[in-house]
Amino acid sequence: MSTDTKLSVAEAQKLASRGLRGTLGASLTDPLTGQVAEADQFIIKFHGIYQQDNRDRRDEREHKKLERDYSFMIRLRIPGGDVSAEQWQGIHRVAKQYTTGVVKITTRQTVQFHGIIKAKLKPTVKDFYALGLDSIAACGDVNRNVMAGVHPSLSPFHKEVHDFADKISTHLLPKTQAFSEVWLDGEKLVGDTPEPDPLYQDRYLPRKFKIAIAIPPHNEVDVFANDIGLIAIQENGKFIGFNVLAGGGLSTTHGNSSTYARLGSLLGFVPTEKTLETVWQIAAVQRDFGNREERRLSRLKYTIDRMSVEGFKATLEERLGFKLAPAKPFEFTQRGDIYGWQQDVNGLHYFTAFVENGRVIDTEGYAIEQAIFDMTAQNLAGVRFTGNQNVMLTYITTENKPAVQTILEKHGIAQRELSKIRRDALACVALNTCPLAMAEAQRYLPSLISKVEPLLAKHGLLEQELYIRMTGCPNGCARPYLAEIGMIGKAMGEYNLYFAGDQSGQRLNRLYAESQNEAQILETLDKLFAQYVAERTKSESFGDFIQRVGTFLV
Ligand code: SRM
Ligand code: SF4
Repeated sequence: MSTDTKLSVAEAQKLASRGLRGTLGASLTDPLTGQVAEADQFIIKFHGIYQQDNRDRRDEREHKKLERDYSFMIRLRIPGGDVSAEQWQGIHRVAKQYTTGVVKITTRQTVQFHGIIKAKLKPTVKDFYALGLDSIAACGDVNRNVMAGVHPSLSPFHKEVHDFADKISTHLLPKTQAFSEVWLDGEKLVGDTPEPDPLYQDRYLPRKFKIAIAIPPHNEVDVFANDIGLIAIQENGKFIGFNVLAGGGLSTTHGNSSTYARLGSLLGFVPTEKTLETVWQIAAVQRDFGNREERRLSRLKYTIDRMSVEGFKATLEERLGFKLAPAKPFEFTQRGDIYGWQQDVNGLHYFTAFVENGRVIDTEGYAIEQAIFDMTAQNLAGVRFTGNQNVMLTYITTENKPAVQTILEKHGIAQRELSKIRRDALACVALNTCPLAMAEAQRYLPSLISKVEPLLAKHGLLEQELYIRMTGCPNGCARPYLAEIGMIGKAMGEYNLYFAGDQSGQRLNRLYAESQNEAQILETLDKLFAQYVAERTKSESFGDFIQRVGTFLV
């Protein structure tokens, strides 16, 4: 167990927060500034809210001796990524009223909204809450939004497994009523002792905590990248439980070799009825053994490596009072979303549509925002967000399918053709809102892909399945460490190039070249595509090929 002698500042802030209340009440009503008090900037994250400023305007504001252009980002908690038609209509309305107006689908299957000024935070949260949506624990040192595989056609028990995302999320929610008190004018805490919380107690977890459920053969959630990964297992056509992975996580810090990306370790199998207890206890072991002194080294991956996988598992089993069964066989074959129409076992229809970098905006010939609006206005479909930042229109009856198809055609969605590389690409938000960005990502990747596509065409590879991912810093929000081609921002216009992830998300890529500008990236890709075409073995993916022949820096 870590000693409490050199606790990080964040630990002190959690302990002093009176169950995540901090001084948010006073901060929100302070008219003299657009920000909240320093300690509240950390505590507010547990409410799903981040203080940010427009980085494009920093120099200008500083020059004019003005406070930074502060605003807030809200991230909703939507386990499994499902919202109803009515909720989407509400989301659309709230986004237009209080935010930049853009609904942004994240790589963890939820949505976030930028540009909310402090005075509008409370009305925004209230309006979302009235729609049955909240942002509790969407960020902070707690369990975050639980992901679940989205594709109903691939498994007869899809819904049963998908529903687990919500069960887990609810089971691991903090018990504090601070969210209600701060945002919804709920009853005020009397005294300083917050509501008892057996899991989070008064210090919460040492760091953020993430859970995803994958439904083989599809791994679009990147289950190995999570603190807890659950792989749904079927036997004789029945869903019986999960293989449990623990200790996945991707973030690194440039130049700090004590930080590293790690795939989750396979601990064993748990039956369905013991799953909630198991995830709770894994979080509790991390609570008690995680590093509370150095936040860079506090994720579960580091705790497990310190304790060893066997040591961690033994502690877990002792607390559970039972042993995990040996892991069951599973196979992943795919990660990219299945675009277009599919159907579930009950005959309901689903349509997956591309949303570039998760930004739901209309572009020339592709009015995705309008299409979703029209469909949900007529209650023809629900909406599901995918971990690939795309949108799925859900639960469409056979009777309503033609009307949906008409809307898809009218707005250019049905007929849109994309190269495979663009279709499966991911980029994180980065500039202009992310305070940690060292380089562009979502504002740049689309144009870079437009330059990579001709290279692929030149080498006859346009039909090639190829996972490319970019982030503005090494935190890895678009999971670039699991891409065949990963680009990680180092400075403006410069990226570290990583190659050789596999196609199913079970192998991390490796550092190939540092601080590469666009010309260097394109030159390297041109050379490697040529080599790939000349030397690949039959059906060898690009990532597997580079893994076999590449020369890496690390
Ligand atoms: Fe992330 C921090 C955006 C998925 C690892 N991430 C941030 C912040 C909040 C910056 C900050 O701390 O102030 C970014 C907000 C940018 C903005 O302006 O909106 C941010 N992360 C995102 C999103 C929106 C990227 C996207 O374009 O979709 C994703 C939101 C997910 C969600 O809905 O909850 C997002 N972040 C991820 C992932 C991918 C995943 O979880 O599958 C990772 C890597 C996996 C992992 O956690 O190991 C990830 N984000 C981080 C980290 C590094 C954590 C660590 O272990 O050190 C940070 C920095 C931090 O926590 O200190 C971070
Ligand atoms: Fe920001 Fe870095 Fe995450 Fe991109 S990877 S959103 S730049 S923290």
